[in-house]
Amino acid sequence: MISFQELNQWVDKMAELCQPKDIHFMDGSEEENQRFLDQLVAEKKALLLNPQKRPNSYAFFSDPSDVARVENRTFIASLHKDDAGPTNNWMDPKELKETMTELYKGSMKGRTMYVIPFMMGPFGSPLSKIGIQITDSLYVVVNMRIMTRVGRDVMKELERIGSFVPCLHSVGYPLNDGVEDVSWPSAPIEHKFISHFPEEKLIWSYGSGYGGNALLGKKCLALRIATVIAKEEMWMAEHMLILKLTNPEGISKYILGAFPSACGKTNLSMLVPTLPGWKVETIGDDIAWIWMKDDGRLYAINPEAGFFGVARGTSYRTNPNAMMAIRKNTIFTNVAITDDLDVWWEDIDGPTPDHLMDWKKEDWTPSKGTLAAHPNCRFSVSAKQSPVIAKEWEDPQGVLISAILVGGRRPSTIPLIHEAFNWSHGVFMGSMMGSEITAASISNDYGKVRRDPFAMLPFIGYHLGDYLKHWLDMGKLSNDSLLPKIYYVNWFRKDDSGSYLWPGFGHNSRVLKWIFERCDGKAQANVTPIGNVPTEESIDIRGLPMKAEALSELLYIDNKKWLEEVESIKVYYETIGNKLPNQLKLELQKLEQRLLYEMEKENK
Ligand code: GTP
Ligand code: SPV
Ligand code: MN
Repeated sequence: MISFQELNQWVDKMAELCQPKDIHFMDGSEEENQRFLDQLVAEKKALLLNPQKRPNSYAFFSDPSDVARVENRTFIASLHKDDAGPTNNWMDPKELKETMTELYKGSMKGRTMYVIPFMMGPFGSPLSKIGIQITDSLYVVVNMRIMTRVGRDVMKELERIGSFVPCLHSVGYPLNDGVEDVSWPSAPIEHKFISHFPEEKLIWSYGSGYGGNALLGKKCLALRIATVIAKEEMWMAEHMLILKLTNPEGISKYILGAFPSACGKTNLSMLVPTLPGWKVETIGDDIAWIWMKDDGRLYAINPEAGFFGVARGTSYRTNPNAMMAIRKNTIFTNVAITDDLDVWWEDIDGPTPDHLMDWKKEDWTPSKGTLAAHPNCRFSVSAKQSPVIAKEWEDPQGVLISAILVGGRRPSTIPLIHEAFNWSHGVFMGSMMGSEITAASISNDYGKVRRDPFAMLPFIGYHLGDYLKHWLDMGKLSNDSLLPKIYYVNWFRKDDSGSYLWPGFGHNSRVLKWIFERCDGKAQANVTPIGNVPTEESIDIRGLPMKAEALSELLYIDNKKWLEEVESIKVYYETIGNKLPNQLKLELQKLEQRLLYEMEKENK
């Protein structure tokens, strides 16, 4: 049991190190929040949007060097290098702490140090965890209030839960004598560190104010540190949406979906089905904590309280529920601003305005030829504002999971959907997932396909091989008839001219319907070497704006291409090293044999 004394001691120690001008313990109240927002506007760090168009909403513009997660500056500082595995940056924890302590020394000079008590997970849930974030960024404070549960009530839960994860954050821009503040303080890339100490369950972040680098409850706690705790305690922390799907008869099932960053979780979690009578409601759009109950089934909660969603591409056409959620009380980051002080981004509804202020706060006209909004521009909004938030979204006991989707952006090879034969085959599918790199992280390789197992590549707090073994071990706690069915989906397959074959968005409900019916043992499938693939008749395409040939192309399995995929997975598996579970190597062998057998049959 931690004591409040311990909490105070830690805060005092960090204040001694960072030397802020004062300390503010956040109470989470409305009045406090309004004071903070007013201050941000007065300091010209936030722009108050037109209250007639976007009530109580604010826009922030980051430094152009601080626009997304920085994976090459993200560290898993386990005691032993091997525990971080081949996919994480590792540093010796002692050395890393020494380096960062030097940076933190006086890093909050001239600034207030805010202490944010926050909780990941609903009140009263057996899985919920408390974090205490120290930060010198008010932008972080007002965002954490939307994205997590904060303040006084959380301090009460601390008594029940008994421990907290300390999260230290500084933007790394001290206001030493004579130094003027800037609208988005941050530190140069070589001073940025997003550090995790898995044995201590400790997070230290320095130098960035953006998204997952700075809102430490999200990727740092609810994923990287939570994966470590989850392995110890036999549960799972995953980069997954949670949706509730209801059929025309009023029967509901809950589905998880693991897609990499900027690959469609938010969109799928709140989609408007194009099939009459079907309904999708949201439990969560980014993170799921999953555990097995005594009945041998998996249940999930959403640890977050808001959506930090990709704004670009969001429109009434693609995601009307998100558009309705962000009509008020929303924080926007790196969007463009119209002349009447509303927000704008590429592919939002309506014609492109003749004039905007772009995300770099510069004049913009269409002839400029640049993007007016940053491709990783985001909205932060409370989940409660979604018109389709499910009534049970805060149920501390979670929701029963029927199916798990995995997927990503694959322009070729991977069909619209295929179903795993069993849990172990499903874990294999998750392990070999690949996707084109998006703007959600800073990279030189946008568009290149990289393997991103279960969409967790940047978010696993330990060795990837052990992580995959944990998936298999979770399955062993129960049996296949009780576990969720696993599906691989790909909304992003392209034709020869490079256009998407599948219209996506609301039309993804047609795939969800097939999954729903499969879970009831109904919809038809062909057994193929890669898994069960829908028969063309079993996908409901009534009213689908697509040529009939496109569906066969979307469901087509090119055995030769798949054998190339097998070779590529072999190379990839080599990089995981000897912690890769044998069971997955066996799944790969079996896939290869099935493909070879099928090709032989075809040749006869
Ligand atoms: P993170 O918040 O980064 O984890 O992303 P996410 O997985 O929630 O992605 P999101 O739903 O925000 O989608 C990102 C981008 O993918 C947006 O620009 C969407 O317009 C686009 N997108 C989402 N669903 C589809 C789809 O079904 N088809 C196509 N073509 N694009 C989609
Ligand atoms: C992601 O990149 O997967 C996100 C955005 O959800 S961030 O919180 O910045 O990590
Ligand atoms: Mn995400």
